[in-house]
Amino acid sequence: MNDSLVIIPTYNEKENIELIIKAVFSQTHPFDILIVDDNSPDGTGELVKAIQEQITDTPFENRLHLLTREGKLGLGTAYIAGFKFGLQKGYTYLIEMDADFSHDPKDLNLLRETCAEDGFDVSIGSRYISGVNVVNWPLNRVIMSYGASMYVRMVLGIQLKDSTAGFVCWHRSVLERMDLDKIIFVGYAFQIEMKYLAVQFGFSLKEVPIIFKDRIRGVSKMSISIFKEAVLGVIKLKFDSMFNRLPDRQRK
Ligand SMILES: Nc1nc2c(ncn2[C@@H]2O[C@H](COP(=O)(O)OP(=O)(O)O)[C@@H](O)[C@H]2O)c(=O)[nH]1
Ligand SMILES: [Mg+2]
Repeated sequence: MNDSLVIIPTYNEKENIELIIKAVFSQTHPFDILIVDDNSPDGTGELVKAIQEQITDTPFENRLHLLTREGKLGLGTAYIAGFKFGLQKGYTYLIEMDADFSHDPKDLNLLRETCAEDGFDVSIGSRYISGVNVVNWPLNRVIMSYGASMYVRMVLGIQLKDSTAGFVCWHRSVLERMDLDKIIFVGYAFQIEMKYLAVQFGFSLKEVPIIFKDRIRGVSKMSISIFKEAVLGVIKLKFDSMFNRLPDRQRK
């Protein structure tokens, strides 16, 4: 079995799903894939099943997995379900990636090597290491995203340039330390919560530069409620850490 699993949450990504699977499978390192689909009304899940059929009796057989959930339950819980699947299967590196090519599959090797070869516990595809490396995103999205990381640095004190980043490689030991059932946020706050826990638990995190491109196919699932959850979620995290309530499997 390969050592790395790329977890891709999907909701209505029929225009992207075949292309993104092919792009991941064409990388130099052999990455396996898990699609976590929330019963997309546009038939994304069916397309994945058809590809699974097509790759039977090929070197890609058994490298494309599909988890189907009954309805739209949020990106965060999709990743939690994916992490549990990957940990149970025995993967060493578990990688978060969007389905819409905003994250370039070519950067998967860099993310994995930063953990596998440079020895970091978590590697983060960062848009804000030097300036703003975002292409074609509307200005309000750039301000919200860049502002969110400044807000997180201010309130939580973690020195990450891009704490809402969704292109992340986790060494399994980090996820094993977390009580995944107690991770509560579903949107951007999920991305902040996971990184905050890794810092609080003493793991090493490394940001590596990527260029984030706005999607060209399909529609964004971003919503105001996701933004609100992030603003309030950060304050809740601060209190939870002050009162030692973080979801830590090693907490006495
Ligand atoms: N399974 C699942 N995937 C989701 C959900 N919301 C968003 N996604 C996926 O998460 C990824 C990022 O979402 P996207 O809409 O591109 O967010 P944006 O890049 O912030 O505009 C995409 O692959 C989406 O299909 C959800 O509720 N459930
Ligand atoms: Mg996107």
